[in-house]
Amino acid sequence: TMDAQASDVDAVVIGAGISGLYAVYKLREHGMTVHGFESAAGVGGTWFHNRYPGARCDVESIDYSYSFDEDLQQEWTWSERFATQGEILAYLEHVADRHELRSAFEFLTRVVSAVYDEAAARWTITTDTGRSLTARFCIMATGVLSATNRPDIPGRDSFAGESYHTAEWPHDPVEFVGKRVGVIGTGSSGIQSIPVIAREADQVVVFQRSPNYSIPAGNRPLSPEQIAEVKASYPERRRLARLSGGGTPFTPYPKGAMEVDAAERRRVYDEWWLRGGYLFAKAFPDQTVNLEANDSAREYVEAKIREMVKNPEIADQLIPDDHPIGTKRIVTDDGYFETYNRDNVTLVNLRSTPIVEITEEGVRTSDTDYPLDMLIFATGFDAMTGALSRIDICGRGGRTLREEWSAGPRTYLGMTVAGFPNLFVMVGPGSPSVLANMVLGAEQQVDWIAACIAHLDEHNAVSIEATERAVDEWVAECNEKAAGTLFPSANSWYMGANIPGKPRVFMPYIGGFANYGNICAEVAAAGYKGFDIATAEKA
Ligand code: NA7
Repeated sequence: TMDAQASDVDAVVIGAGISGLYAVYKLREHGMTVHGFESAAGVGGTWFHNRYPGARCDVESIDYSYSFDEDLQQEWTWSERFATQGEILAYLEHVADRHELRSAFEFLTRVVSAVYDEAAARWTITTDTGRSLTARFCIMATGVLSATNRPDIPGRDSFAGESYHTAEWPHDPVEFVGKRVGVIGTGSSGIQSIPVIAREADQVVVFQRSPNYSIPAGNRPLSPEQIAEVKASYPERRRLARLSGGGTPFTPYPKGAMEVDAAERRRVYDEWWLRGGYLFAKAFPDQTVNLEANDSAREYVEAKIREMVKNPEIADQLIPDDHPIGTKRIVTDDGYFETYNRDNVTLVNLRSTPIVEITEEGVRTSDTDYPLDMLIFATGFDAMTGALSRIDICGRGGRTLREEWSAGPRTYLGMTVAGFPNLFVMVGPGSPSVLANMVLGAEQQVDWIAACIAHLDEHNAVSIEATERAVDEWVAECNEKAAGTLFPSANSWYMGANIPGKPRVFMPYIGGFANYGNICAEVAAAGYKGFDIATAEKA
């Protein structure tokens, strides 16, 4: 059981989601004392909070799962290609029980500050429950789509009906029957929930600022034969995933989209369309690099949307015209576009009729009042940096992470920051993070961190810190990789563009999952190149 009185531990892990759970497992295995903090009442992170109707992962369940425990992956059986939030949460709870990970965590406890004491080479972590604890290492497993964004719309809090954010969804069932429901936002959360709500509610009014590309998931139950086949070849499936660009065992077509004739191009798009979801962005290797290739993919998907939506004027409004396809995460849906064929669903185009205010009764746009019983904010997150900037993180000499990152996040390998010794950020900016399979990404980083700590112990070292130069070079490398793609042209949350005032920087590392893993491994093999390691004598 957890020692609630512990005042000093080897490592603090902040967050009990996918990366935090594995960090606790791995560091304990390494013989360390580990104390976790989690603001929620239970484990699961993203999958604890995002309980909105229709919530699913867009990475296939057999890939979006831990690989570190062969018995676990043989024993656990996923029921569908794309797992529901509920099934993923049950899985993470199972993993937590199986490896007794809950005992490390103090739940319902939010970390408010983490301050480094250079002389003692220790972090002091303080919580909103008044607890304070010191630790040699601080692991930020705070999530990258976890700090919710409720836009500052005039009158936002004056609505008198039921009001929810998709990522702060209540645990008690929400009733839609007989209600007029407004949904603001058409990213993944809006697009996944709208069709489910529309089947029950009296009326659904969708307030769309930007249309998004979305591709049917092609979800289906997994047959016993498919399960058996996957389990028999799991290690090979994982090996291929680690060699890939996105942490799943798929490789794009061997040629560029414009190097093949129209018939072949169409055949390849058909194939990836049926595979379903965001993976479509990777049908051809040059699709998010070359505008002509991108246009061919865009035209293919536009035609599909026009087939699905009966009213051509509504179809027009649902087709994005402001970004190349794939430069915002393509949504993986189940019946989204067809929902607009229902007569209880209304699309409000905020480009032509913006929201003026939220009133007690509903939403007022520039030309209409929409009376509502329920208002749902599917308005997303302060992505990648939001959870960190909401904690006071103070490094050497009083440097604050907020200030260090005021012009955009600056890391070395996405995990470490100059001026912040012994602090590790999980799946953060400067890593493949949201561009790859988060579960394998978390495992790769935690394994790297554990090996790094072992190296420090072998060398009788007290601390490790990225050099300024290594950070400069990594930031330049990340920017260069992004500049070689079409991604920076989109007003996406990858770019910080959804949060007013946030610096416009492409935050993830887009050089590929396998390349990133290789770079991290090379840095370690070269004796942690780019880091200053302080030994006990020096400190
Ligand atoms: P997203 O993808 O950030 O979507 C948020 C949506 O909310 C998007 O359509 C926004 O329009 C809209 N939004 C945000 N602020 C406003 C205001 N002020 N007025 C109107 N509409 C607004 O978040 P999700 O939760 O759907 O998904 C996040 C990721 O989680 C997803 O990509 C998956 O990887 C998992 P905008 O596009 O900014 O015009």
